[in-house]
Order: sequence, then C-alpha cells, then structure tokens
Amino acid sequence: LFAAVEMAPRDPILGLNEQFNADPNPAKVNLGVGVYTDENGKLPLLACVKAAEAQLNEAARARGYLPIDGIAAYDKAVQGLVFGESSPLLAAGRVATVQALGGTGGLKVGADFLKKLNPGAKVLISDPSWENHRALFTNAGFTVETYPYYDADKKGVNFDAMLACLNAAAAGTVVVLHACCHNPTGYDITAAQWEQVIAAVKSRNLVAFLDMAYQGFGDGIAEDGAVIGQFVAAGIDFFVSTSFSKSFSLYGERVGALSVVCASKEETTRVLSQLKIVIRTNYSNPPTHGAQVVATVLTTPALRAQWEEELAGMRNRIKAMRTALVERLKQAGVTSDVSFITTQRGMFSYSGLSKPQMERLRSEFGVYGVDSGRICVAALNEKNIGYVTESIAKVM
Ligand code: PLP
Ligand code: TYF
Repeated sequence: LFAAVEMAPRDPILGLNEQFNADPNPAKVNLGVGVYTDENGKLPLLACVKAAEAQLNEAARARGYLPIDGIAAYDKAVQGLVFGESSPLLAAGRVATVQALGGTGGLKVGADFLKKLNPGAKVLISDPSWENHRALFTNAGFTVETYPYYDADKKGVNFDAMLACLNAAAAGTVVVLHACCHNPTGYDITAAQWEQVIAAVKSRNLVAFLDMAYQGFGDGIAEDGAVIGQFVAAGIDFFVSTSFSKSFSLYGERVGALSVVCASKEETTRVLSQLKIVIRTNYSNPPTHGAQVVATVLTTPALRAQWEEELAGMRNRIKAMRTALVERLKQAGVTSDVSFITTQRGMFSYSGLSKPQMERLRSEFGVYGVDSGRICVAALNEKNIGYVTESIAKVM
C-alpha cells in the first residue's frame, strides 16, 4: 500500500529543533524556532495562566463536548481584543468568531471556507513569509504566489513593489498580511502604508486575510491591533486569525481563533454556519482547556491586568535584547551598521547573515538560527548573548 510513498521534506524550522536537540555541544543556543524564553532561558508559565488554572481546577468541571465554534465567552473575549471592546462592529453583530487550534487552525478554517467560496482564487503571501503560509494554503487547494516585501539592500520593506503587486492582482485574490511583527523579517509597514494597502484591497476587490500571531509583541495590545481598526473603518469584509501561543505562552495547548468581518448580522449568521461545517468535518469541535484558561484570564479583571503586565514584560525584554545585540556586536568588533536590529519588531531579527554563515554558526559554534538569516531575539538572554554575539562576529 505504501511502497510508492515518498519521503516528505522536514519543516525547515521545526526540523532545526531536532538537530539542536541532537547536538552535544554544551555551549549550544537555539535561536531557530519562534518561542519566547525568559532571562533564564526557560519557557515561562505565566502567573496569570497558573492562577486561572488553579481556579479551573478548584471548580473541577466535567468535560463535555464544546459547541462547534468553541466557548462563547472565549470567542467574545477574542473579539474584544482584536476589534476593541467598544467596536460598533461587535455591537452590530458583524463578526463571526470561532475558536481554533492555534493561529494555524484559524488560518486553515479560513482557507477551507475561502476555497469553497471562491475555488479559482489565487493566494498571495509576502516574500518572504512564515513558510507554513504557503504549505497551508497550497494544501487547502490554492495556487500560492508571493508579493514583494523584504528589501535586503534597504533593510526594510519594498513598499512600492508590494503595493504595485497588489494593485495588479485579480479580483478575489486572497492576500495574506502579517498584522504586526512580520515573521520572518521583523519589518512592519506604517499606518499610512496600511491605508494604501487597504485602498488597493478595496479598489481591486481583494480578500484580506490578516494573520495576527504576535498581538502585544510590537508596541502593545491596542497599538498592534490598530491596523484592524483601519480595515474596519474602510468598510470592507476581511479575515483575521488570532494566536495565543506566544502571548500566553500556551504553545502546546493550541489556542487561537478565526474572525470573519461581514456586511450585516444576517450575513454573519450564514458565514458562521459555513465555518462550523468546516470545523465539524475536520475535528468536530475544539478542545476545552486552553480556551478556558484564556477566557478566564481575559474576563477576570485582576488576571487580565496581570496578563497585560506579563506580556509587556516579554515585549520589553525582547526590546532590551535588541539593543544589547547591537551593542554587543559592536563590542565584539563588528564594524558594519547593525542598527536595523532595533527597528525590527516582534520575536525575530532578519540578521542579513547568509546561508553559509548560518551553517557555520551551527556547525562551529552550536548557534542555531534559520538558513534565511532569521534569529529569534526572544531566545536571547544575559547569559547567552555574549557567546552569541562573539560567534556572529566571527562568521561576519
Ligand atoms: N502565523 C505566524 C506568522 C506565525 O509566526 C505562527 C507561529 O507559530 C503562526 C501563525 C501559528 O501560530 P500557532 O502556533 O498558534 O498555530
Ligand atoms: O516561525 C516560527 O518559528 C514559529 C513556530 O511549522 C513554528 O512560528 C514554526 C514552524 C511551524 C510551526 C510553528
């Protein structure tokens, strides 16, 4: 039966983890996968999560099936975060939100729904993008192409080329946009540039799919969500996927969501019914624990305040590591301008290092980053940054 089955390639990023784990080098540092670790190099269990779990344990609730679209209080809390608690859109019942298996699950439910809605549409992702964007939309049956994004010479976004590409796209094309903290480059576009993107989406009748996997890691929860308000103000229908993997440090619980902005309450009801079919035919209904934790934190004022503080702590620690990275590289003898590292946002830095340099970092120094030159700044700490910057200086 399986004689002709071909070996599939490893995920380029998750595959690195296996290589890292097998490396006997005691000095090794993992800057590959996008995971936040604290000042001691440990994956944190947030205090707000621990407190919510204690409450949930105390209540010792039975585990029935959840509704297909998940916990109602969770979906409502997601909407408040993404669109703002007082958004008139929510009051008008114009957003269909479903609980999903992480941000990836939100993207997949949206992709499957879009494929049924408009089977001939093309999907555009940024060049470069999170690799799973291409794989996920391809597996959902779409032809996936890219729009220009990163400009290596400028160390930033090639916005003119990006906009020109969107303005030339066929009606119905699905455009996947990183709402904030672009993965892998760390370069975001400005509010004024977003306005131009929105104008292109509107005039060309494109379908915007915003991937918000890092809300709160750029400038703050509301600040990072501001782009959603810009889309709403333009009066277009669009998709937003949400992930709490990073912002709650709940990677393995698979907590995320998909929100679809519709033209009316009645339309929202029909869209929601279709999203529920996608979910029912894939995994029937979502799991309870992670969403219960997130809903408890978001709806309990004291825990909510604690979460916002802990998230700010992660955000500020990453920013401090960016500044330290620039300083320490200079100290280690790097003379080229590396100040671009502090203009990048979120968990990653596109370092500009080449594939051979990244390979040397791994083989000679046990410093693991992605071949594209991406390093996870959120995995740096006072203990490993000296070794990392000296290693980088040696390969530069
Ligand atoms: N989208 C982007 C841009 C990501 O970087 C990630 C990272 O994991 C995801 C989506 C997926 O998030 P999750 O782990 O919640 O599925
Ligand atoms: O880009 C990253 O490192 C994270 C984690 O298939 C990740 O988004 C990487 C690859 C993957 C799933 C998650």
